[in-house]
Amino acid sequence: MFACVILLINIFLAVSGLFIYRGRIPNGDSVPNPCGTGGTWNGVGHYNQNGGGTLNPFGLEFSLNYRMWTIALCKADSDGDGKTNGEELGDPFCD
Ligand SMILES: [Ca+2]
Repeated sequence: MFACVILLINIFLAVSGLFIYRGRIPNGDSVPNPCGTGGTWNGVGHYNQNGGGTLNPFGLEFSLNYRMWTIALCKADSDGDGKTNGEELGDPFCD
């Protein structure tokens, strides 16, 4: 029983954290699926589309940046694809 309560608390924290962090980046609730298969990527910052688990390069930088959207993070190209994070998230001028 105790293990179930702990599991539910961890799930709640993971899900609530997901929504809190999505609100800290531009268009965080409507990031397109980068795989081109349609839909949105709810797990922004994670390899898992629905969040949780291993952080992707953007998630690592976001975490190291105290989970805040800054001009430096906006101008960075976390995944090395040639586009800044701002360009990818709809904030190309980092304003
Ligand atoms: Ca990029």
